[in-house]
Amino acid sequence: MIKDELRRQRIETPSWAYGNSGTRFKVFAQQGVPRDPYEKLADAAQVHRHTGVAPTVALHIPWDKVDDYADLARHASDLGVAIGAVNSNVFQDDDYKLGSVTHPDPAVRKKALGHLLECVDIMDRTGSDTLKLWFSDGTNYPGQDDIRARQDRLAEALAAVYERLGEGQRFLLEYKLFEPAFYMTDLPDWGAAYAHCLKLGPKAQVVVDTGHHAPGTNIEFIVAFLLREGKLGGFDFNSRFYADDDLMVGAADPFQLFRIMYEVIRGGGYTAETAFMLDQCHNIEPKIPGQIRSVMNVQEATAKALLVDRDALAAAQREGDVLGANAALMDAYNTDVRPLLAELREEMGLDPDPMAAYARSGYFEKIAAERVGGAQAGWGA
Ligand code: LRH
Ligand code: MN
Repeated sequence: MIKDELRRQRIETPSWAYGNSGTRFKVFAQQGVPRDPYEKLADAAQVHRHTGVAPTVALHIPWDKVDDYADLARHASDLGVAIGAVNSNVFQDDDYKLGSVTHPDPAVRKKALGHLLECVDIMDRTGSDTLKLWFSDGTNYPGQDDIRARQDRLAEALAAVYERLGEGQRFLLEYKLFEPAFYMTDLPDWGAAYAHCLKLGPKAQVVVDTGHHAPGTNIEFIVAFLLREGKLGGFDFNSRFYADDDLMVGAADPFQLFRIMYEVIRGGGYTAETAFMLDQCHNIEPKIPGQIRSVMNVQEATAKALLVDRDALAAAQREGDVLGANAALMDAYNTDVRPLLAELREEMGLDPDPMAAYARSGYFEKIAAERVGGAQAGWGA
């Protein structure tokens, strides 16, 4: 039953989406923005309260550094959510100008590795089973550093983190074509991430950030391929018109999101083992409604993908009926699934319209009034 499939959907929201964010040109602060990870969790709990399918929150260290991570996990559970993936950050320290784990200086590499291992300690205390590793490491000019040597350094650090992972823990390796490096990125594409993960073992998988590819990349092919290899660990969902725009998932290209979710379902990846995480920045739009809308966009793409008549599609594919096969997918994509999802929400005891329910809740007015003073959370860049 499609509704049963949709009811068990799990989407993880990122703590940093609730803080201030922007571009190198400007970060526009917003009213009511959280000042600490506790308030970020409270905002994330609103997204789960109104959608019913966003029960976990990803942390980013040190943006979410606290004295007592076990207490933070307890706070999450009091709010009806849980701590999800722990994200490392070796891209904002002055020492990492020429790289972190790939830096020419062994002392800098040791410092970076130390942070990654500290993130696993935090996982032990929050009960998280997933570490997400993204490296901004790269160079800006040909010759700046030795591409091969940097791969050796990266592999050495990844092996040390892999060794440290405990029972039931894994790490997801995130690749990105460019930015902040503009000539060579040490983990630029899925192939490089896949190769490193393959060498390491089953606890190392690849995460697909939908904003990290060259324009025109067929992302659903990467998804199908990694699933077939058992190496798709999850997604950082967002959307873009140009580069790593980190816009709301499905906003720029809902058809691409549908095609991705179809390959997830077809490839047996619509399971709890696949981390469906949002990685977005609401630079100008209100943040909690932005997250609610994003969760709804993933629900709609998933519902459409679940509606694909697989038998008709397989038959048309078998018979080489190109238009028939394409029509099988397009019929599902062109189906308005909003009434189905509204009905499902009512059956889940939720308001059929999460955006309207949040607006009516008065939560924004409450946090705007309460959260005066203190430093608003952000990327601290
Ligand atoms: C890098 C990235 C990575 C994060 C950061 C917030 O572009 O996608 O996942 O750590 O954004
Ligand atoms: Mn990401």
